[in-house]
Amino acid sequence: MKRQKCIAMLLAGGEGKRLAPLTQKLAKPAVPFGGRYRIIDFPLSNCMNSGISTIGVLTQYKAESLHNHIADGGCWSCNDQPANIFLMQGSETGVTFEGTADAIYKNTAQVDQYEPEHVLILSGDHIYQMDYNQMLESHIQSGADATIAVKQVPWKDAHRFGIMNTDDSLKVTSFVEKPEKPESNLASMGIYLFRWSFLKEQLQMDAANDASSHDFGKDVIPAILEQQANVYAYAFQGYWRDVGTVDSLWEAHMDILDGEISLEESKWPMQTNETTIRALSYLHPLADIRESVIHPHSAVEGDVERSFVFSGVQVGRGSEIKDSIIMPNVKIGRNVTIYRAIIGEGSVIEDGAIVGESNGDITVLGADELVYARTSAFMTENEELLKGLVRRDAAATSESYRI
Ligand code: ADQ
Ligand code: ADP
Repeated sequence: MKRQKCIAMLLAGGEGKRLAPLTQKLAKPAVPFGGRYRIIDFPLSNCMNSGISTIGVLTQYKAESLHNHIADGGCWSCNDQPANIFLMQGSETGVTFEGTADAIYKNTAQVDQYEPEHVLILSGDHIYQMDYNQMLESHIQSGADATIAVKQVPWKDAHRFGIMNTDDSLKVTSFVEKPEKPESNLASMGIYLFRWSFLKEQLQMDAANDASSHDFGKDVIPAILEQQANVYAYAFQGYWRDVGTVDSLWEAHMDILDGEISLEESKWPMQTNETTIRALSYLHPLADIRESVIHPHSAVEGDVERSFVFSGVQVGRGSEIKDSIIMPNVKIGRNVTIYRAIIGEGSVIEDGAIVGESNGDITVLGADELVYARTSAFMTENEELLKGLVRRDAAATSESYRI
């Protein structure tokens, strides 16, 4: 194996309960995003654009959905060379990743093969475009054992994150995972850089500790701070969002329409796997499309406003879609109304159905849901999933474009 200065390990095995029912059949990092991508394409593309070409992807929950998307990694390239993306799966292979730190610990031998000086630990749940090299430079310059990427978050959200304090040199002085009463709003982005020799020691100690849940935020970071190790914060300035909930997933899409993050930057190209697209491509000349992202491999005859239409989607005549996200291969009949909704992959919305409301909560349908019109309300095959979500396997291809 070629020696690498820095390799990345991408944690992609969490259950993502708060995104249910979108994650009923999919791992959270495999959830479609932005008209053409899946969430995991963000950290993967960041690696490609930062020149980090070796990435271990650690999967567990609904691993197949990620394995289908990543396949042999052949769709990603770094500096015009094919990337080296390897998948390591927990659970089915008889090895369970107990927590995020345990997932890395159980892949120590894999990492060792590359003899890296530093290891970048990433999460598969975030929408952001970040040059990891800048973080690596800061990590090397400060001589840190560990560097944590940080971002100030709104105080009301601080309890959902690892929260820390630093001194003037950005050395971390305290860290609490998801505190009930946060004392700061400086949040860990769940992105860590470690000197590999240091991390290896720490993971060994953590593994031997029966009281540990083997999680970076809950166990490893607090433990290394207790040992007075050199832990520094790296302040990231750009757009970053943890899309762990239905609302945050919906809002991140609206942020794209509002120009807060661009997926079309030529200097920060996004990469994805688009090998399974279907040749469907039709936009009715009278369709009224406003402020939306429409995948070119879709067939749209109705009106679409401030929404995302992924590949393989059909929207029938007379239908109106507003403030919504229509995931791959959804079939929408005629005279359907969809407001403030996320429609999971492969769902079918029959003629005349009404989904969602123009105000209020976001309505979510899981994969392969059937919605049909009945009097004034809409019904689903499974009533319990009424306010849930939907999906089916599929993928995208070709360029999406904004109108
Ligand atoms: P959480 O958001 O709670 O907090 P966590 O559940 O630890 O994140 O998941 C992080 C990543 O690891 C996700 O991509 C998840 O899919 C993956 N993962 C979880 N369990 C796994 C397992 N057993 N095997 C493989 N992968 C697994 C973390 C930090 C906080 C920080 C937030 C930022 O703990 O301190 O503020 O991220 O979002
Ligand atoms: P995910 O896998 O998406 O991070 P989980 O449902 O596994 O989501 O939750 C991760 C942790 O975050 C759990 O400890 C859970 O109790 C907690 N949690 C869930 N929802 C919230 C929320 N809205 N605010 C703060 N913490 C939450």
